[in-house]
Amino acid sequence: MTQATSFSKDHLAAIAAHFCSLGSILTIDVLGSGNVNDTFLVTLDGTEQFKSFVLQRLNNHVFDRPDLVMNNMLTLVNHVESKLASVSFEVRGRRWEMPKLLPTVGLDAHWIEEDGSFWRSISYIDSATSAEVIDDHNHAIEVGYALGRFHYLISDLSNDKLSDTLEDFHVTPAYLLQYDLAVNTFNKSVGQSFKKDRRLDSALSFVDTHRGGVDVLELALSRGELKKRPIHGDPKINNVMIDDISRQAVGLIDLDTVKPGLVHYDIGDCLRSCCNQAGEETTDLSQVYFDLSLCEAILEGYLSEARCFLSKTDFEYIPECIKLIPFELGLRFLTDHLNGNIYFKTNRPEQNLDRAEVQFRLTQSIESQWTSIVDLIDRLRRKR
Ligand code: GN1
Ligand code: MG
Repeated sequence: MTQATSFSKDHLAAIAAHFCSLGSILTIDVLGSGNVNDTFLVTLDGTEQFKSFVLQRLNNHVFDRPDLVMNNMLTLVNHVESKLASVSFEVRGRRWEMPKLLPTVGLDAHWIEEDGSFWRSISYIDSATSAEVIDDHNHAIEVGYALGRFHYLISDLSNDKLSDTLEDFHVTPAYLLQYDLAVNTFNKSVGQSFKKDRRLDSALSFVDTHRGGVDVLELALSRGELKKRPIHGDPKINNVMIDDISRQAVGLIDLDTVKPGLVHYDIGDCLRSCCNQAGEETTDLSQVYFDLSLCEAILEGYLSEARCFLSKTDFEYIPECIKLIPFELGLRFLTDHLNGNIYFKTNRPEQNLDRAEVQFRLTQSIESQWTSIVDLIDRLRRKR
């Protein structure tokens, strides 16, 4: 099982020391609740400008080319910084910050431990916090705004400047293939006995009734109706930084999955994360539903920045991505459950099955509101 790794304070302090020439370390605490990397906040007794930074161990089983992940991040941040610098703050009107890679004392952007683990550090966006659930209507608008601003800022970054660091990321038919392989292997290893597990049985049936249409976005891409462009890849609620005073969104963090893709992957991912107020980790399925009024507020915020680069066809596929991405994530969790929890971090054996059930319940809730979702997107498209 890929368990949340624990590190001794001394071990972490020794790694952090490679990145901080500017002060001595006061504290090192776990930061956030990522399912893949290990992330810590290091606080220093340094200057006002350098009070804290993010220390992270990149999971190099998932990201097997950390060098390319780092290059993508550098390319992206440079692009956005120069775009922001070309307009004055008055024109921009709002604070917007990008997380930046910090050099080691030896000036590399990373540190490799003796065991081969890959560490890097990133600037911490100060006086801002991310949340696990949407607080109110304004928060929803701000989360949508953040994704729209992010897409806008990278809308003129060309795809060939970014490497494909995670092949088939968000390509749902590819996840379905992996799932089928996992089911076969699982079947062989346990015989037919798992059929007796009612929860697993019903999750497997859910997948079987949803096979049709998993290629909807990829087909649109192959027909040229949709186009690849740089995306964030993981714009879930806790990756949106909100200014502590103004309550405005000031940045998106967690840039490892930035690479060419469809904006629909991001829209679907953001909505599945934010419109399920019970959260990804709940075990009370009765609390899981897709909140359409939050969806509307998030899309309003998103379109305030993104309308200018979305085509009519882009709009037409938005309902599809809202339905597809939660199903896809459920499929990914279920596959990992069958594979023995080798990808997502878990603290208990059934956690990935629980997570899959949440995403499937969310998918059902979206299906039951399908007509309203299609009407909403159509109304938002016409609104100028
Ligand atoms: C993973 O590691 P984290 O929590 O930032 C995953 C996302 C999922 C998310 C679900 C590289 O993100 O795709 O949506 O878990 N990241 C990767 O919480 O697979
Ligand atoms: Mg992530």
